[in-house]
Amino acid sequence: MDRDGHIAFPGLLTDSTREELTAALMRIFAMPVEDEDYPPRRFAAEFDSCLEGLVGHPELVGLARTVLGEEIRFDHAVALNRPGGSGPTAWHSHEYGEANPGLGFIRIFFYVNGFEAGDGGLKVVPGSHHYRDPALSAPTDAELEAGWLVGKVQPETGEPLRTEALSVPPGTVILMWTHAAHGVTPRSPDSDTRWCIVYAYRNPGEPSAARWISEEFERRQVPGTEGLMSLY
Ligand SMILES: O=C(O)CCC(=O)C(=O)O
Ligand SMILES: [Fe+2]
Repeated sequence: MDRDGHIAFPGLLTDSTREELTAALMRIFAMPVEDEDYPPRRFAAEFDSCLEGLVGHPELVGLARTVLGEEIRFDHAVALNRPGGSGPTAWHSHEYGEANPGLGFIRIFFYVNGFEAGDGGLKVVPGSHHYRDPALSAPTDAELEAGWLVGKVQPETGEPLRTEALSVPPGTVILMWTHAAHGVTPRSPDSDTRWCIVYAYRNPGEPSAARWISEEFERRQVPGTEGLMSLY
């Protein structure tokens, strides 16, 4: 995790968890957007009790604390379903605590049915998180390679940074530092929906632009979320 900026646990989820998550993500996907500022996909844990129950789940919170230390806050849970024919997501990273490297922010992706490289798959640049650059962006691999990547190296090995398209089996969980460069390849029109949700946690200390928690949810007192829900 610290060397590459991400770590994958292939097939970590049990079959029954995968089934429950798929059903929950299908429900989220089918919900109408009644309020543009409060869409079910971006506030996924607030719209479904199965997804809500994971925010404070001891195994998930324990995993987040293993990386971030004891003092953590929940930041958001977003459904990342990609039906066949979905377009790509450009290379990017996410902001948090740039002036304060002691503040960590991690994304925990549940790739419920996995993905093949190039088919709605996550792309990474191992080592890119060391730069903690929230302005990193590029529409294509070629533009990232000709731009942001030029002259950048993996600090521990001195190796030039390179893009990598991951391929993971169903039930894979991927942890990623939020400053790591990442993007997503298009989903083939012939493929089924890629079911995915991300849970994000961070050390408190600064405002967070991605903090998608309604005031009502902050007060809901979901078991296990004690102490996790406030901004600071
Ligand atoms: O959909 C994905 O696999 C990644 C989405 C993403 O960029 C994110 O949640 O930060
Ligand atoms: Fe992202």
